[in-house]
Amino acid sequence: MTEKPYVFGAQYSVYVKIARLSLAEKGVEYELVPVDIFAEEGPPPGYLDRHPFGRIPAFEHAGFSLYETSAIARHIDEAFEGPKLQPSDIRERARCNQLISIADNYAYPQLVWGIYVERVSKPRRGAVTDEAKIAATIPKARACLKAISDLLGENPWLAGRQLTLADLYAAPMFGYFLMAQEGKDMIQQYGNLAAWWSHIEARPSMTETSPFSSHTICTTSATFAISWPQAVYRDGLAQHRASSVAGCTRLRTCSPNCRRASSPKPNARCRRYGWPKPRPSPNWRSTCS
Ligand SMILES: N[C@@H](CCC(=O)N[C@@H](CS)C(=O)NCC(=O)O)C(=O)O
Repeated sequence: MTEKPYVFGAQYSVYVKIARLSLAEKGVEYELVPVDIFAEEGPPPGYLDRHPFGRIPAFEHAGFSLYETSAIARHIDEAFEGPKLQPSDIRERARCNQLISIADNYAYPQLVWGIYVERVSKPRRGAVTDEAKIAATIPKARACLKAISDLLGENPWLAGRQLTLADLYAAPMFGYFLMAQEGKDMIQQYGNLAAWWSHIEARPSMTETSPFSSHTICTTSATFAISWPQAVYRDGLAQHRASSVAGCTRLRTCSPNCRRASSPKPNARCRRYGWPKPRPSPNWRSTCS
């Protein structure tokens, strides 16, 4: 297969990162198409045709479109050459699927929303941390870590002897969780998980897909080289500037952590999440260079 696949989404997103990690681990070149699901006017025209639930990521390859990360990641594994990301052993594959489900249903809401968003993201944007929510989340987060640690056992990777989609699912969630002191403290109680994290964190795929890294971005009209200087990156991701060879444009993206700096008022989703009124970012410039 020579045609490059496209991933639609934003670099800050846990789920977009899972899709990108899958491609990176397979050694597949792809293009990341920026999609601002939190734009005031809603997702970009046509995006709901790609993803009727308006979430990211969406995926396309050689005319085949897909959404839902678990389907995307498994398809990437099966459609492209490269190391297998799902175990061939039936029991190990069942473990891998079990861990993906644990990540989706328990780790993401508890580790990312219950701890990271409250402890790290909210204070950064001037919102008040809900300490009661953190206190209520701690035992649930601990249950997640214990379950994953028990399944990991003595293995180097979550589902056994090889790196699998289970690792690529859990890694972006742990990445955010471990930005919180609660996460750093909690993982120390699970030595095998801490060792796993040090292995997965060191993978080149993790660095390549970091929101701080550069990646070629494609839009329908032109290809843009986007860089993510640390100074522009705010709290997971607020916004970025894009320069194209053919001119310039501004691309905005926004996360649940975003200050909506370029937007006059919070959009519907910002209101839904109770985000504060946006403040202009000192890093935002109205012109491209
Ligand atoms: N079930 C979806 C979940 C994807 C998801 O929740 N993505 C987040 C970003 S990490 C999103 O699009 N959030 C937008 C919203 O909540 O409206 C999948 O597996 O792809």
